[in-house]
Amino acid sequence: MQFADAKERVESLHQQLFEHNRRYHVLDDPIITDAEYDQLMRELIQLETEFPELQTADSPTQRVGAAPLPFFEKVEHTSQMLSLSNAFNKEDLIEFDQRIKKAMGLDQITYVCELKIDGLAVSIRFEDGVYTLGATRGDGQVGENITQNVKTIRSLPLKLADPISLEVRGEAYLPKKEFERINQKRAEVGESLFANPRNAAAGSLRQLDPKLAAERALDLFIYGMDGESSDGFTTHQETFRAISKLGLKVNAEWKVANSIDEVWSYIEHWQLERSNLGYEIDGIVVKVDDYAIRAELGFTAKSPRWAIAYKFPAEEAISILEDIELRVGRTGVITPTAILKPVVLAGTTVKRASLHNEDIIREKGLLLGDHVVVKKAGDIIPEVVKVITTERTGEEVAFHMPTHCPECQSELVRLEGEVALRCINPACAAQIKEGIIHFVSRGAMNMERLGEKVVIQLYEYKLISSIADLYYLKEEALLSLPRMGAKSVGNILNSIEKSKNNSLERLLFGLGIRFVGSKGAKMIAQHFETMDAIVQATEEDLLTIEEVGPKMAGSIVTYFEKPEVKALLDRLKQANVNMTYKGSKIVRVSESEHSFAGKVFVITGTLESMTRQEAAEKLEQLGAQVTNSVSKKTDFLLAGEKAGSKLTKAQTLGVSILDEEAFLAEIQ
Ligand code: 0OX
Repeated sequence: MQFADAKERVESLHQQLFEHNRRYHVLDDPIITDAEYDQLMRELIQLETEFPELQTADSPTQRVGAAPLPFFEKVEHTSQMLSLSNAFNKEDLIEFDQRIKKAMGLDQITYVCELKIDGLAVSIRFEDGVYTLGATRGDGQVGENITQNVKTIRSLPLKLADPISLEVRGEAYLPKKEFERINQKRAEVGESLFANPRNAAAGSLRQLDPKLAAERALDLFIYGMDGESSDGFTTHQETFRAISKLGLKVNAEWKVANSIDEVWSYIEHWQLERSNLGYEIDGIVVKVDDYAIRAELGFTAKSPRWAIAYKFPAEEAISILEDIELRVGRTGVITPTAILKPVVLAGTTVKRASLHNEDIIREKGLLLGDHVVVKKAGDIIPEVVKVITTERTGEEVAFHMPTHCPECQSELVRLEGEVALRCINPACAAQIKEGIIHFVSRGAMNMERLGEKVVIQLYEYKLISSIADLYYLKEEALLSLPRMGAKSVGNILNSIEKSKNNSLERLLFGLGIRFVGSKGAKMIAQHFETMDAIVQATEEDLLTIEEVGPKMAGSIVTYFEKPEVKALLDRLKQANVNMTYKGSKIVRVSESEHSFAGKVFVITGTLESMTRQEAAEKLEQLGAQVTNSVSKKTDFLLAGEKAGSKLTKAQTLGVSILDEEAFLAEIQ
């Protein structure tokens, strides 16, 4: 292709990708499939490789390309990044309203109410329509330059619809689903968990390597323009509309209120509805709509007089830290858990809360016997917020992490760069038990009738001491265990037998190799196809797989070098455990033939011929994507018996519904 033609095509691809990105990430209303989007992106990458001079900083290919930074540079904000004063009840809001009316000599003020996103404030600059800077708030005057990390946020257009220069302010956040995904992934590979989405978002924005930031799908709502940029507008509503028009993502739930009573209705509505949102909010922001009024009211030292944040009452309760229990995980990590005097919090009784690691106990200054404030982070996970030091009696005692493993007494170590303490004794009983529990779990070998309790019982009665022993269990031995009837034994043996036919990735994940999560295992199994090929793979071979980084590759090679691992695999083979990949071969979704390829599915209700998990696997093999909740993006709902709210939602949204029979007919 000639340079001039390439240039024209690159410009057209920029425009198309910009628009499709906006439709998908900002409007939640895509008009092409992911595969078609990928195809356009591949074409652009190809042209930029051929004609490097056509690669510009605002190219859609440049979201994740940047090299790691040694540190974040400081940036001075064009105008101060303000914070908000708080209201905690309706009286505070009435006072806010009266102050404004009095100062202005008016008897009615128009407000705009917005959800207060619980994320991190960011400032974003565009020059001549091109994204040039992303910065944290810092102290309000000077923040840190996080341009590369903000650039990985897919809903941020790298180019605006108009070539104008402006600075906008917004909140970067991690959607709840993404928070759960990240924590699940961290748990799978034995890393400590994030306490809440906000912490996880902060961790991502402060990654010096933008590739790591890109692995966590942060998102962004823009809620305003910096002072100078908003010149020319007369109201906040107008600014909001202009921001949306430029292609930036504004939270759609904003609403005009003409009185504090209307503000209060909005607050009451969202207080009830907040748990149904895909992201966390911690309150409602109320802003004067009219810019002329704003200008008169001005600012206090830190915050504008024309806005206030109503903070939802925290779902908090006071409890007593009765003990700290230590659990030795499958990878040897010692996790402390707070044992609390039971308290009711947001409708459930809370008795335990993870303390994640020793540093958190120290940072919070926890003593055994302390009165503590407990809250539910992300409405789900209980968290110890702080100590109420005024309640101390002097009877409280310090907690010290042990120097030796609570299970096997071998000395604990802290690996370089890790906060967690670890037991590194491979023969540690706790690790072995946890390892077997992981092996049988749903995401790994999926031995449905073999729960955690049974595994512990089998281990304690010395019927098993490794995962391979499961395949050599005898019926008589199982029947001799207390509380074990013939029916349970039959079910257990069936589950074990069935697991022998699993595809390779389940076994590979089940082995519990450090840093190998379920997704990594799948990619590796798909690539190498047999266990023997994986055992023989070098680090370089493994690194050719996209999902595999140096840490994972190194860990896999070291694992398979161990003689005891060779012995383990031999015993599994002898028991006829399948060691080959049975899923789809590496076929790009767009090239695959099946009509389900590239389609988004949700599965609900009870299926007769298979479990939901099996149906999901089948669909994934065909190139479909299976998600949890029904939205406009869902192509099909596979509905079994007793389908509930998902079915209703799909009907409302006009999503195609397949019953089991129709589904089976399609996949034959
Ligand atoms: C939020 C949020 C934060 C206006 C002047 C100071 C803060 N977390 O969602 N801040 C603001 O507003 C500015 N709006 C929001 N929606």
